Parts: sequence; C-alpha cells; structure tokens
Amino acid sequence: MTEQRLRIALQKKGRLADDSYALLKKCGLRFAIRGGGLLARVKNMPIDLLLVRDDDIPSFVANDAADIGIVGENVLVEEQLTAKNGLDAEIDMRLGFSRCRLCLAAPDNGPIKSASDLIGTRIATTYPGVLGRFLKEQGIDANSVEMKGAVELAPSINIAESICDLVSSGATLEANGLTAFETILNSEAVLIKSSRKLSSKKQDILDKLSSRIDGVIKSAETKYIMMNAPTDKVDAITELLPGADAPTIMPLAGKENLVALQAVCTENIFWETLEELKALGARAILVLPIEKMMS
Ligand code: PRT
Ligand code: ZN
Repeated sequence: MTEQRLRIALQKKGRLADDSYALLKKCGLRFAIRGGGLLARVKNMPIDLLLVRDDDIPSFVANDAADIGIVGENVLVEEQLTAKNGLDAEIDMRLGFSRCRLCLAAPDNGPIKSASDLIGTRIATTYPGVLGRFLKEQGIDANSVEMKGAVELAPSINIAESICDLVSSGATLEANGLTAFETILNSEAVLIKSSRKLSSKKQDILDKLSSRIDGVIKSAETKYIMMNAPTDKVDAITELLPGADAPTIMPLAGKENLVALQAVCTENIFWETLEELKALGARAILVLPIEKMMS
C-alpha cells in the first residue's frame, strides 16, 4: 500500500507565501522550495506541499486535489459566493497573518462619501461576489465592473466612479487620491478544509499539525514576564498583567519588602503596561518570548 501523505495547498509566490512557509517551518516541518516544482515533499513528516496560485486553492481543496489549504479569507469567501455548483471548503482555523480589509473607496474630492452615494454608479473590483452580496444586503442598486488588477486606476481612467479593493497600509489608495469610506470584509490567512472525511492516517497527521499551529499562534502572543515587586503591590501588579494566571511569587534574599514575581501573559505586553508597572514600584522588569507551547 502506498504511504498516505497529507497534501497542503499553499500559495507558491506572493503576499501569503512567505508567511505560510514560515508557519509550517515553525511547526517543525522540514522542506525546501525550489524553482518551478508544483510539489514539495516534507522530509520529516508524511506531508506534501502543493504550490499553486492562491485563487486555485479553495477549489483544489473542494475537489480533492489537496486535503487542506492556506489562503486569504477574501479569496475563500469570493469563491464560495461565485462557484457555480457551490464550494465544499470551509475555514478550519484562523492564522492571524496577511490581515487586510476589502474596502469601498472613492476619489478624495468627489461626490461619493458613503455607501448610499453609490446608487446608479459603477464600482470597479476583482471581488464581484463579495461586493454583490454587500450591495444586495444594503439594497443599493449599483453596477459592478469586474477587473483583473490595477483596480485603483479605474476612477482616473473613467471606468468607474469608485472601487472595491483590498487595503492594508492604505498607501496605494493615498497615492491614487482615493479615500476608503466602508469596509465590507475583514480578512486574514485561514486554514481551510472540505467536509470530506479524511482517512484515519491523514486525520492523525492533520490533528498533530493543527495542534502545533495552535501552539505557534499562541506562543507568538504569549510572553513570560519577570520583575521585582513591592510586597504590598503584588495584587495591583497582578491586575495589570494581560491574560496572566496566578503569578509565581518568590522571596528575595535580604529584602523584606520586595518579592520576585513571574507570570505567563497570554496577550501582548505593551510599553504602556511596563510604564504602569514601574509606577507601582516594580523594578528589573524583563519580558521574554516563549518559543513553544502545548496545552
Ligand atoms: O499569483 P497569485 O494569484 O497567487 O497571487 P495574487 O497576486 O492574486 O495575490 P497576492 O500575492 O497579491 O495576495 C495574496 C493575498 O494576500 C490576498 O488574497 C490577501 O488575502 C492578502 N493581502 C494582504 C493582500 C494585501 N494584504 C494587499 N495589500 N493582497 C493584496 N493587497 C494589494 C491590494 O490589492 C492593493 O493593490 O495591495 C494593495 C494595497 O496595499 P496597501 O498596503 O497600499 O494598502
Ligand atoms: Zn491570485
């Protein structure tokens, strides 16, 4: 019997690719991406990577060319809304990278300032499915003009009065004299799978991978904090620690009024929190990253 290997569809090259590879490497998968190959074999686990364009990932997962995939939620939702015979692919896990927003935007000095101003106008987009759903929900009668790229140029060449496009930093809109006035979808990279039942061997590999991905995501936000704290301020300090369980308190040799306090914080610790801790009398504050976690 041939060995059963879990097949993961990933974007080969582009905005999602590097972070997808990095996530799998942090999960302990060893592989090398070379040249034009469509398949990369993971050396130390029964997993193959199918390297394709992001737009193909939802249908490859739905049609059994891959068992799971990593894709932008924007692409998944668009495919779900436009696939002719429906799409058997759903979000299994949110991955927290490649965050962006699908926005409506119009020329800074033009008449369109809100969604209700869109009635009777043309909107250029590469996301006719998501845009169509929004217009229908809002009861707005407008025309969507489908483009394959360079959507931000549509108003200046009079193809449309506004656009519906992805925004992350906002620099592209600004450079083209456009202002976003409505977000119609928030997106991040997601792990997707179909409703097909996997063989028990493949399900075992997926369970192991999912638990490692979960650990990687949690440990990225989790920090270990250590400090010396005035004994009478321990309660106030504990209150300030984001997402911390009961901290460990240890006596400090020769210091009656001070203790060593250590805790795992499951949320990010910002500079403002450190400043507040210092104001309460905490000293020698250290924040350390956590490399791996399993709970
Ligand atoms: O070749 P392939 O088809 O695989 O890739 P692609 O060219 O279709 O997609 P790619 O690599 O550009 O993007 C892949 C995914 O990254 C998208 O589907 C989103 O889920 C996510 N992502 C995150 C983004 C952005 N941020 C983003 N800013 N995708 C596109 N953009 C574009 C946007 O369309 C606009 O042109 O960047 C511009 C805006 O960026 P800012 O920073 O100027 O606002
Ligand atoms: Zn694409």
